[in-house]
Amino acid sequence: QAIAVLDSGVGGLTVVKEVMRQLPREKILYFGDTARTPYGPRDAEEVIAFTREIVDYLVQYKPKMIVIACNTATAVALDEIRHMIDMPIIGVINPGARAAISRTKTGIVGVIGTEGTIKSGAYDLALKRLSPRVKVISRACPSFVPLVEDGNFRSHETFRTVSESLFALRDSAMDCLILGCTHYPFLADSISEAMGPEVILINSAEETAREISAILHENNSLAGRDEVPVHQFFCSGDPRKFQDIAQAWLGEQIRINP
Ligand code: DGN
Repeated sequence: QAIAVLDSGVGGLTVVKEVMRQLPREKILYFGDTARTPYGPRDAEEVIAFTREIVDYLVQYKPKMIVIACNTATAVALDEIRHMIDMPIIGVINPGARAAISRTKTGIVGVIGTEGTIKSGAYDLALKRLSPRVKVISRACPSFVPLVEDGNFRSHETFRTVSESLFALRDSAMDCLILGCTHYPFLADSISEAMGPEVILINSAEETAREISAILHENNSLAGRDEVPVHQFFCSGDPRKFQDIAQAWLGEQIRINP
């Protein structure tokens, strides 16, 4: 049985990489909705419908749990879908919020994400639930996801776009910046350079993988010690493009299912 992971495109691979690192025996089943990316500018109903569709598809493979590795979909669809299915399902927002609260010293936390995620207010809620006095500074960065989906991680143009988008966040007293979109770790070098060395970037993948591990442990469903997983990847758009980005990011050959 696999851990099913989904995203609007290649962003969820940042979570996959961390799951592979922390839980190397676990088999992963991944779905990237690259034909319909980005989800960020879409309205909530549409994101909910797409997410339900992908979850229904993945459930046919009888995974042991589902991970919505997309902040935009977590923000609007997780609660609804949780009630529809009969297996553990988690998103990426609570893990990211937890990681930020545990690291901030100034109590001022930045959040960047898609328009959908920022508009939902889901991070404000999750952060304030953990620490009511935290100050949250949020900003939507709609230009980032298309750069990542195009495999454009390190060009001069990427750095310029990233630093222009983050300019307004410089000089705030934040000491942690949540990468509130699973695509953003691909741009971490540029984001870090734009924000300066005093700002810690919070990538929710690490904490999400820890939560997955805790759930599997609790359910006694961790993979056996001798298992050598064969992961499966699906995408709704151009498989070649997906495969190139995935292999570069994961550092291994992957098989794309038709
Ligand atoms: N990776 C998705 C997220 O974390 O919000 C976003 C992608 C998008 O489609 N804009």
